[in-house]
Amino acid sequence: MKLVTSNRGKYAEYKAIMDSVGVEMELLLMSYPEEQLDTIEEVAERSANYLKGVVAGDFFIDDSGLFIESLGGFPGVYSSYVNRTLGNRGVLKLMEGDKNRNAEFRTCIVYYNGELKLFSGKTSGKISDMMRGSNGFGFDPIFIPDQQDKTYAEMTTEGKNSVSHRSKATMAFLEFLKKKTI
Ligand code: ITT
Repeated sequence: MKLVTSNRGKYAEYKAIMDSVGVEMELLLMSYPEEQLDTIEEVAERSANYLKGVVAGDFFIDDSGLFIESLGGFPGVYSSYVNRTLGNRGVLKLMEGDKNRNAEFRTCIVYYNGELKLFSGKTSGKISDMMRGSNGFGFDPIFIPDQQDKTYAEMTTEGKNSVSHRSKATMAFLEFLKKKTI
C-alpha cells in the first residue's frame, strides 16, 4: 500500500503509526491536482478519482485542514494555500485581539483498492497567541489540542499521534484493513 503525498511531515506521522502496528507502507512522493470544493472529503475523493488512473496498485491519500471558528472555518479547504502565503504569522495577525481561539483540525483519508473508502478524524483545540515549537509541519506551531498545554510543534511525533486528527482517521482506516483481512 502506498501513501501518495507531497508532504514528508504527513509521511513521518503515518510511518510511525503503521510501524507500531506492523503494517507495511511505502511513500509515493508526488503532488496531484486538488480542486477547491466545499469539504475536505469532497476534495480528497476528487483527488483519489484522479489518482486511480495514475498510480498502480492500492494507495491512500490524506486531505487535511485547519478550521478556525472566529474566521468562519477559514482556512479550511484553503489550508495549503494559506500556509504557503500567509503562514502562521499571518494567521496569528488575522486573529489579533480575538478572544475566541477555538479551532479544529480535520483529516480525510481516502483509500483506493478497486473502490474508494473514506475515513475521517478531527481534533479540536485552540489557536495559540504565538508560535511555539519546531517539530512537525504547517500549522503545528499555533495549534494546542484540547486537554494539552503544548502546541503540536512542541510534541514528539508519538505525542502528536496520541491526540491528532490524522491518527484518529488512521485508526478508523486500520480497523477497516483489519476486518478486510479476517
Ligand atoms: P498533499 O500532497 O498530501 O496534499 P499538502 O501539504 O498539500 O500535502 P493538505 O492539502 O492535506 O496537504 O493540507 C493542507 C495544509 O494544511 C498543509 O499544507 C499544512 O500546511 C496544513 N496541515 C495539514 N495537516 C496538518 C497537520 O497535521 N499539522 C499542521 N498543519 C497541517
